[in-house]
Amino acid sequence: MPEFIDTSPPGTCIFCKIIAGEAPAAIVHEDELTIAFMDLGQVTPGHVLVATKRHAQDLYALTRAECAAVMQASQHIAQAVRQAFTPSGLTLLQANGRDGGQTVFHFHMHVVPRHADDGVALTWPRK
Ligand code: DGP
Repeated sequence: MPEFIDTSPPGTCIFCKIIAGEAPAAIVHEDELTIAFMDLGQVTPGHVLVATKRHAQDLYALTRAECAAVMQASQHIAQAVRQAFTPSGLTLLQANGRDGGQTVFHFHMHVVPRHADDGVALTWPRK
């Protein structure tokens, strides 16, 4: 089971606090609808999360504009990560609901740089 499950109400979750500047994070990208910051857990070096600025719990709660913005930002981050970390592969992951492996209930996409034999077994939910 993941160690950390954040079920805080809207506006008080850890990602809302990062977006409000009330909690620290290494922010690498921001646009009107999304924000991207380094994942605290770093499955591999360069692991970034792309979150909606609005508190939307999961994929089902996104507007069409947010869906498009998240994918555009994820591609932008993927390109930056490819330059910075020269991975030989890249994994996008996005979890919805506790049974889907989600632990922070504020929509986010994982952008995970991959290398041959990086030893990462991306089972979801994570063990
Ligand atoms: P998921 O399990 O798919 O909901 O992903 C949640 C991710 O959020 C997980 O990889 C760890 C990350 N995370 C949790 N708390 C923090 C935090 O305070 N700061 C940052 N940067 N990442 C966090």
